[in-house]
Amino acid sequence: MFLGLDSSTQSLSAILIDPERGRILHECSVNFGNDLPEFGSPKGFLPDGRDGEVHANPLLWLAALDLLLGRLAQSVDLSQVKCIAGSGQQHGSVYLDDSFESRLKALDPTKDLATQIAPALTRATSPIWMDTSTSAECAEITAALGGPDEVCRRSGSIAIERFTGPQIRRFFKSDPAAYARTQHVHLVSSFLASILAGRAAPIDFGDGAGMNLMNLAQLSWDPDLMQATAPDLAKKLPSLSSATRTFSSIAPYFVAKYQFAADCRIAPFTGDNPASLIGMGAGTPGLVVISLGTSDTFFAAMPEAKTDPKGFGHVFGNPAGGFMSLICFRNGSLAREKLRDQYQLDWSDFEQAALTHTREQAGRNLMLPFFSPEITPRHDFNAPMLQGSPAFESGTQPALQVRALLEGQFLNMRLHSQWMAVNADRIRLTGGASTNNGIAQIVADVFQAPVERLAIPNSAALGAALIAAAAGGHDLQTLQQTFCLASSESETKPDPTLSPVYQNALERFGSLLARELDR
Ligand code: XUL
Repeated sequence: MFLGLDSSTQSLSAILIDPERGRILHECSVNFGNDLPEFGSPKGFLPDGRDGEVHANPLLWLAALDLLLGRLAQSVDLSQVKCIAGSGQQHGSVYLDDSFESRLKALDPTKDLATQIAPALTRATSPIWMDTSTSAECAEITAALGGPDEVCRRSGSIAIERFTGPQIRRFFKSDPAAYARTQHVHLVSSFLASILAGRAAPIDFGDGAGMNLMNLAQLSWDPDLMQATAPDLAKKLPSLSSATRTFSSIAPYFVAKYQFAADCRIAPFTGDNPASLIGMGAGTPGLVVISLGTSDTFFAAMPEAKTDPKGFGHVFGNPAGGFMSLICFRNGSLAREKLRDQYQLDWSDFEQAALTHTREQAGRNLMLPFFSPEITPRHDFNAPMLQGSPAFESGTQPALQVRALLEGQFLNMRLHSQWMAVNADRIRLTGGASTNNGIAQIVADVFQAPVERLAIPNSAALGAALIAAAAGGHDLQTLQQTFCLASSESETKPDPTLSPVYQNALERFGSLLARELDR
């Protein structure tokens, strides 16, 4: 058996696979808000940060790991697991002192992980991908490198607020003493891999590219980017590695506590999006994936590394080799949940609103679907903007709002993905909201492309399990062909008569957005 873990914004999930029989053996998940309410993070992060800060408690992720493995050990014989790989929400960082490695070596199975690791933290909370507080640091890094194009040429992205480099710089500036005490800066992914391995884990090329610190061409830390970020960083960053090469056996803590075999191997963990690329069977170019999670993302394996001239898109390492392009939208499921709660709806109301009156309502009313600051496009929004019929603008008909929200989210995605010049002639949809047939229909209609869904909506955890099997000697391409089949019944076809309707809506949406950004 091979185990894939995914530590996302709101939950930690596991998928166990048997690659020889092509079967998923077990799935389970811990929801941070519901299962660990004592951390005061109903959505996985700490609410009400200052100046755009969004942090999470890294001890929550450790408590979730103990809880999840305890549940798994009750249902399956974990001694059969040959290798574990995983993924984490991207960009989030964990800061640890020089006691981290000795604490990892001495983990006591009669105690929990959180209590034993807590004293090594030099920063009590971890900035995560939703954080928008580092504009000044982005500007400083950009100036030091001589402009945004140079940062992008080296790292695959311009300096981005949520990326780890600017976040490290903010920490160094605001608390230089704590920064100086920091011996290890880990990503969520490499932090969790370190815990499982009982020693410092490398960062993989997929997640490493989301830091504004890795040189894409050389797949190594870039000395100029490090210098522009904070002093002595070279000593504090882990090494870099491919995700499909194991680096350690599992720590004795997990053998004693959850009955893993002592020779179970650990692969470096990657980012949730690179793992999802694999879990969607999209590791080789040809398929576009839209993932609807806390963030919505649009990504594809790239035939050649190409950067976004406008700076919204990113290039990350692809765990299957080569690169992937990605665009991230902050107003994803949190925006959908906001509207759902505002009108006291449920997801079947979303389905209804999206599936009925298609021809009459499609593309008529426009919503800039941003309830909170957005990253694509980058702007401090605090409420959606409406333009359309009086009934729509008055906000009295929930179905009209839902339809315009979903159309707005996917028009914004279509508008900002044009730079990739990938053929979106077949889209694979994943993430929690992807099971909603109404949402799938709107994606198909807005992009005018057939939409496929796989049996497993949690593609990041599945991708991690496939990476674990690849690290254990199985062929990644064959694994994707076996596990990532889209059933033909799952295909949602676009309505071709709506092609001109959405072309026109796209232009109107683009103008409305440009006007709003200019104000
Ligand atoms: C990608 C991004 C998010 C996080 C959380 O750049 O910021 O998608 O990975 O899922």
